[in-house]
Amino acid sequence: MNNLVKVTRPNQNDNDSNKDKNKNSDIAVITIDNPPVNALSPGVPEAISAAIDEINADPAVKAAVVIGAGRTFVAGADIKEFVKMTAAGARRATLLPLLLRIEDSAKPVVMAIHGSAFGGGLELAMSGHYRVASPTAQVGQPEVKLGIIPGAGGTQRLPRLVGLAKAVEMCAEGKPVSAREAAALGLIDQLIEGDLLAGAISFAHDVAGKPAPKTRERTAKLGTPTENAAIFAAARSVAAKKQRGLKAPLAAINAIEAGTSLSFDEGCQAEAKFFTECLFSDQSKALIHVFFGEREVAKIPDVPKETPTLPVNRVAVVGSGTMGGGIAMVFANAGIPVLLKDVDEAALAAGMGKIRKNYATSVERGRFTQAFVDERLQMITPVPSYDAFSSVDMVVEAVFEGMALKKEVFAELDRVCRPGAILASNTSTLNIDEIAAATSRPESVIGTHFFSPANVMRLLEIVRGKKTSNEVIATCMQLSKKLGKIGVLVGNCRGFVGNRMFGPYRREAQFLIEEGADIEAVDQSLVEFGNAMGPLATGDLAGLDVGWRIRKEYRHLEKPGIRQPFAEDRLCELGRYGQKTSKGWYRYDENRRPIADPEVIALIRKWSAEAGVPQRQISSDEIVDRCTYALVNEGARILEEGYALRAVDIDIIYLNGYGFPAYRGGPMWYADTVGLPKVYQRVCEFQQQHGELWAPAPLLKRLAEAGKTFAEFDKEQLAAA
Ligand code: 3H9
Repeated sequence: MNNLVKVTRPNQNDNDSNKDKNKNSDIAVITIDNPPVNALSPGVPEAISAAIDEINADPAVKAAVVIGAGRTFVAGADIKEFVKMTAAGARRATLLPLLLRIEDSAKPVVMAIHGSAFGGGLELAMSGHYRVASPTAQVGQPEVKLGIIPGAGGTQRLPRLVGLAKAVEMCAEGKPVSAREAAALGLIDQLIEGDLLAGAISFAHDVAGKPAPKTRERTAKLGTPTENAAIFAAARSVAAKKQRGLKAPLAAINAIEAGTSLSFDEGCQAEAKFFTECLFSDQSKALIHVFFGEREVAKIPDVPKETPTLPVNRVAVVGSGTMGGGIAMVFANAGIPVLLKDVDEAALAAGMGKIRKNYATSVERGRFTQAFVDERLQMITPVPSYDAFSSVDMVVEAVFEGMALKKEVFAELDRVCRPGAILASNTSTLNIDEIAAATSRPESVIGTHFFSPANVMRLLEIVRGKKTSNEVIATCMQLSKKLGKIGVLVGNCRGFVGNRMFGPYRREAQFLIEEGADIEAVDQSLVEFGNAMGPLATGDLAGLDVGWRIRKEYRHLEKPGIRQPFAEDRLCELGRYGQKTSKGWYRYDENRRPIADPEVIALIRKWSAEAGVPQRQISSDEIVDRCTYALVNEGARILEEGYALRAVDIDIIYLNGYGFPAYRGGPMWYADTVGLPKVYQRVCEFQQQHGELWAPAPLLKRLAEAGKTFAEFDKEQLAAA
């Protein structure tokens, strides 16, 4: 055995006169100690196996408890090992033999779960004869989120414990269940309030000497072929809708289905085949990149982990429009009281009305209970003045997007807020340093760019100004987690990272239409690529007038002689702002369903003819390449200019703020998988066809010529830091 797993006998050497001493000393405790999350890294399964042999060989031991040291039971297989395995192109030893050994143990094994038993952790737990858990624990098979399926018997043991329908849901959707729900399902035998280990030992004592039930021999919950067929059909249809394009959910369903007509061992073999196919797929590599990327973005080289943070116990939001109201809800949902300020009572009443409506929808959809919503509403106090602002730790300004107005608000905040309070702007494009200059404390000023709807979208771009202090950055990064957001630190350039890249992406979508592509064809091609929505439907949703106004403000910066798209501006001139006017790129019915509008395409064909834009047939591949490589090329510039810390930060922004498909890993990862030489070559072709707007980013050229990837660039940067 090694120091990753310990076997102890509580009270065995205890000299105190403990009346349970003899009772407890015949229970062995196997503690898995592989911080931070007790992943089943190499050495751990071997040591558990040796521990099982040891307790079986020891006549003084009657039963064993398996528990995790630290904050959790076992968070699953070690995901880093999967990266090594796929890079080496070889599969390593599986966990199956260990789990059979535990299940075949002559002495009962009780799994004691706190924190989480996820993936291989739950599979380990199911190989035990009994499971007990703290009420706050969670269990689940989240493998599909990594593009794989349970690979250590999970698709075969879970149905035997919870029934087929629930097992299919857990394996195909990957959502964890609470210990309480797991207990109701029969996955947990007993919930233990208080000291988990003591409770588990007592439970083990009760079952010691009795025949130990083996999960793999249970069949009572396996259902009939007719019942099961309906479950599989329903699950496949849910997966096609909710996890469009993902292969793992279907593989998980297939593995469970295979098990219904096979022996347990054959079922495990079928599972192993599906598992391996998934593990070596591009989807899994991309999703594992996303898993580590979401954690990587929290690491900021010049803002060390130890940086002190500031308290954020009470906040204010200025502006109760769509964004301001959504942001107020985000704070309230996290239990942080908010003052919501607007110009007058009428604006506040409208803002609070929208918030109430949003909460009511959440209750209708079963996302929140009415009691939760009532509590959250109590936390939002509408105020028509800045009078109470001296009491808050942080203000988020979410007024109309215009520099003059923002400066006015920040000058006022500087006057009314206490020294040290964080002054954040929700601007999506404007210069944070210019806003900060309106105050006497630029070190306290930062951008917190929420995405619409703020209470739903996970991304929070945190924009660092030249003078923003490390404490303010560290606080906002930490706060993002508390708010349930994924915070990504970006530099202060126009549009920051996300919107700066979105500009060329939507520009290309418009060019394609002006060159002869159909509106639906552009949207459909990008949806088939995996995006949540097409770029034109997205424009209609966000409001075409927003970009139109910004373009008008910045028109003086456009270089003369460079082609600019005209379609969207002309649509706005006709009052077609998108969904809000029921007309934009599409027409919208009363249920906001988009309908192709022949009037729009006729207008665009006419405008294109007037502008002398040659018309041609455009393939779906070209649509995807033009739009996606526009993202990549701009992303490469942003990276080289230092406005994003790493390529993976750009990926995480695009996945969480712009609906880019997670199974493609984000635009930069996707470019790596295509191969940068190929991407670069295509960008050069587009430059020849469409001019200077397509000039390749120097970093893209350099990496392509060196045969490198953005992921390698990230590693080199990290090594140099
Ligand atoms: C599997 O089990 C397949 C099986 O069927 C077997 C097949 C044979 N491996 O998230 P945190 C790291 S697939 C390696 O910040 P939290 C993480 O990167 C696996 N590393 O903490 C981070 O590192 P760093 C199925 C892992 O408290 C640190 O631990 N299991 C793993 O917010 C802390 O993580 C899953 O998918 C891992 N399995 O959340 C569970 N897990 O500090 C994945 C974490 O260097 N994990 N790390 O950035 C989670 O969901 C969360 O980490 C957990 C803790 C809820 C456990």
